Amino acid sequence: TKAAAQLDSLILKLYDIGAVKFGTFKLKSGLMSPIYFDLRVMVSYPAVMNQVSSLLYKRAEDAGARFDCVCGVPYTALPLATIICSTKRVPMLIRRKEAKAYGTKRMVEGLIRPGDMCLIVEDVVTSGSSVLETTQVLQGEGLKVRDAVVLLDREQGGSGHLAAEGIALHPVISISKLLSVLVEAGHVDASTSGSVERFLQANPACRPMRQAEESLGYGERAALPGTHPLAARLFTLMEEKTSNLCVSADVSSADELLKLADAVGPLVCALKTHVDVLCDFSPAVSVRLGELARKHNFLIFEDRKFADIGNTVKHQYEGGVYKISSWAHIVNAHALPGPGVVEGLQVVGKPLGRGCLLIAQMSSQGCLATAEYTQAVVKMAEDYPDFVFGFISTSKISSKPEHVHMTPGVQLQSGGEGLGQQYTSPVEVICSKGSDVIIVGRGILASPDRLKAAEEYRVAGWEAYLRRLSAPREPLLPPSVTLIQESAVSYPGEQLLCTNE
Ligand code: S5P
Repeated sequence: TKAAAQLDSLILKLYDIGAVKFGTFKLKSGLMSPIYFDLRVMVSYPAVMNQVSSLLYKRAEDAGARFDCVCGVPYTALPLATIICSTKRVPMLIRRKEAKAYGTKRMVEGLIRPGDMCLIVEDVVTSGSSVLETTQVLQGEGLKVRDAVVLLDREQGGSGHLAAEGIALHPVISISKLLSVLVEAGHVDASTSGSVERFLQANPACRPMRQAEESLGYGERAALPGTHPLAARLFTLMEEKTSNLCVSADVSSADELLKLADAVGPLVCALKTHVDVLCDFSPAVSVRLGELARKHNFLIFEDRKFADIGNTVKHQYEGGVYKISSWAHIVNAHALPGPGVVEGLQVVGKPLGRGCLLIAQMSSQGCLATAEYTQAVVKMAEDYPDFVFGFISTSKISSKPEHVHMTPGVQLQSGGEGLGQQYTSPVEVICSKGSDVIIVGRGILASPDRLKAAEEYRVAGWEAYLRRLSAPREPLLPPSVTLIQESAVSYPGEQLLCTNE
């Protein structure tokens, strides 16, 4: 079709003018990237500027976006927004990067009518942080934002991050399209194209932080006044042991469980059990487990997933063969039955200083938890701060730094296992999804050397956490020095992974 041909020719043109480069590019993080985008050069090519602007506008139209005004993310997208607004006769807003030091300290120039819907225009999206920042500034002025059009999405998680903030991202060019057109034209060979895809996939961008949301460390979160005492204990020992690893001890004999606990104990912040999988449970097992937890300073998390009426879960928690409340610091529950499930558990657990995680999302394929369900679970947690201290979820879902997010379905290798489990990597879970604790079962248990594997996961989880902490909310330098080609120059303080944002 004509539109497809237009897109292909634009991609070739972008390559010709040097807006897309392949090679080895040193990122500020020290990482070597096989691809580099520099869309600022477009301003020297008026025909490209016009074509890009018209494709951006068309993309917004095709997506059904409704808007009263347009705002470009400074600086590269500013002239693009200008062309769109001029040719389509739409009012424009200009976001200032820095508030003026004199005169009216306005962050947004133009006529602001609170309640108006504003379309965001951007050149490249990596993590989504720049689109989000501009959105927040506009929202601060009373404007609404629902859609953003972008020329190129690097597909490193930005669109998911923005979706989580209620912004639909509409890219004109996908990486896969870009690569296929350039391979077809003979500008790039298949192996380069493959290595770009692998690089982008293996390096998800950090989730951008909300402006109000400090990127607090575990230790700082332990000290917040609203943090549940058990969560505070967990955060503190995580910091002490430099571990955000919870090993899922899914083994079938008591002996194997205790040996595993003793071996990996020093490396974990928590040990997760499925006590009903043991073929030889006795009260002595729970006593011994408690001793090991004290010896190695970890918490015991019985993954019981309570899901019944309050009265029943109360008995299941306290009584029966397992007497879970007597030895498990942490249990979890489905929110499905309604608040009664938490109330029933709380009657038993609260006086003992125990805590509960609510299951808000599951790692398994086809999980029925919808976005509304997950939101309702967050609300339920907020209603029971004396007992519920966090979530089992695939990503960070609560904006309260007091809440702990624990994520299962973690392996260094991605993929599944045939029974519905879906795996995500530690860096993606901690850095990109913003969760706090990785829960790893078979990634460690199936390894011939469990101790070595546990240490690998501990290091991977902790390094991802350090990377998340050091990712600045805004790039500290203007885009012109974001990427450095083949140079040894380093910019102190600059830690952002590959980004054009
Ligand atoms: O959504 C979930 C919730 C949990 S608690 N998905 C999960 O896989 N789990 C548990 O985490 C599951 O019961 C198992 O004990 C562990 C994952 O084990 P792995 O071997 O797949 O790492």
